[in-house]
Amino acid sequence: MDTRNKGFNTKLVHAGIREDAHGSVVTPIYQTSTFAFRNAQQGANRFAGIEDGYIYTRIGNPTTSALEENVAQLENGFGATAMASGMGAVSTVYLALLSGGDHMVSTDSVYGPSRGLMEKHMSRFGVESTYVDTSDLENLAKAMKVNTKLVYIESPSNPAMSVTDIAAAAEIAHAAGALLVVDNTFASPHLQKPLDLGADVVLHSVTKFINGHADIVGGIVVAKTEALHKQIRAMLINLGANMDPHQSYMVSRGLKTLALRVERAEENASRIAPWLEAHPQVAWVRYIGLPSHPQHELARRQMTGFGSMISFELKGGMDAGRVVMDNVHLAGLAVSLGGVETLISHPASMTHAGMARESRLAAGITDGLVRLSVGIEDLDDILSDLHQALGHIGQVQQVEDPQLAGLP
Ligand code: LCS
Repeated sequence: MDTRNKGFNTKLVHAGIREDAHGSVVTPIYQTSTFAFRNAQQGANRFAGIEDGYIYTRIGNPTTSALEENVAQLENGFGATAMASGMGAVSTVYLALLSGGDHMVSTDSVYGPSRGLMEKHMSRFGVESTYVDTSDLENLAKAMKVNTKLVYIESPSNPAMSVTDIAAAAEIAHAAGALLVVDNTFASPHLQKPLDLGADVVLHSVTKFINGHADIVGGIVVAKTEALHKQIRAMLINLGANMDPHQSYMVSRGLKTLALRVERAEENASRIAPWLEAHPQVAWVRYIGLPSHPQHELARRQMTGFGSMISFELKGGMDAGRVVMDNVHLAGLAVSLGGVETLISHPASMTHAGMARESRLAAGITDGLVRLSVGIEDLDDILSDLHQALGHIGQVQQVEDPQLAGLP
């Protein structure tokens, strides 16, 4: 079925499915490393690109193609390339689009390893980078240099939840002859479509919302144009960070319920964020759906929802954070996010531990910041778990909380 003009939920369920001889309703797992040619001429034609068809699973596989086509349609891109991990996607994009002597400007609060890969490794090959708070576009404009080839933003960012104006960033990048890449992991294509806003490339850690079930690590890159898609795919084929067919099948399976999961988790998060903001032990809350978020209005304009990621700081700092994390029962104390289960983590000692402390603090990732990935469980159960965990800090156990009246 051609799903290109269908709605988002129809695309989620049907886009990219490969028909087979048996009428299988989902694309089966083509668990094969290689594909036999009918004859030598066919082999030569496939390598020459004269004839469509599969050659070798590192180069392409029907189960992976099904996922790639689905996500390309969801993001309104020309084509997608699936990777073994989100970092596989980030590294492929850096290597495909940057050369020695080039410069990249990026969001200061990007996922730690996306910055670490650039500052510790790409720098060895002569690629320069500047990290600024891209939520203020003046910082971005000022950081552009004559050799800036890439603007790489994460919006909302992990875990500072800062939001960058994608359309304006695209204008700044394009005016300087640079490309705009957006890490759309935190929003998912259900809530934000960076290519429609002017970005050239969008990438995801599909480990998070796209797969949504905490059972797979994976990544995907979607390019707006055929030329960019070919450039990224050529790099992936040589780099070898490809997604395998079993992994692709699992992600395609998880993806079908993306909208349902994202909407349900957001419903919970939109109630938990104000509850946390009103809690006496909480210093501040960063949730893009709260009017107190500095880019709340921008998020409302460029996204179709606020998602389910909440960062908050406890008045008692790191010590209080430890108490909360050691006392949650329902929420899992684990890194990662975007799954059906609620997870809680401490970025300063976990996902962003590799960053220099000054850079980390400058990017708004304070020592006491706690990150909550709200799941799809019953709201009352998540709230009562947080209530009892926060109750272990000091005397807060005595605090009456009318919002929790009636909870177990
Ligand atoms: N981009 C973002 C925004 C991420 O949050 C992550 C992983 C990646 C890229 C890399 O993806 P991966 O290779 O792990 O699939 N973020 C993680 C996090 O916050 N906790 O654990 C992983």
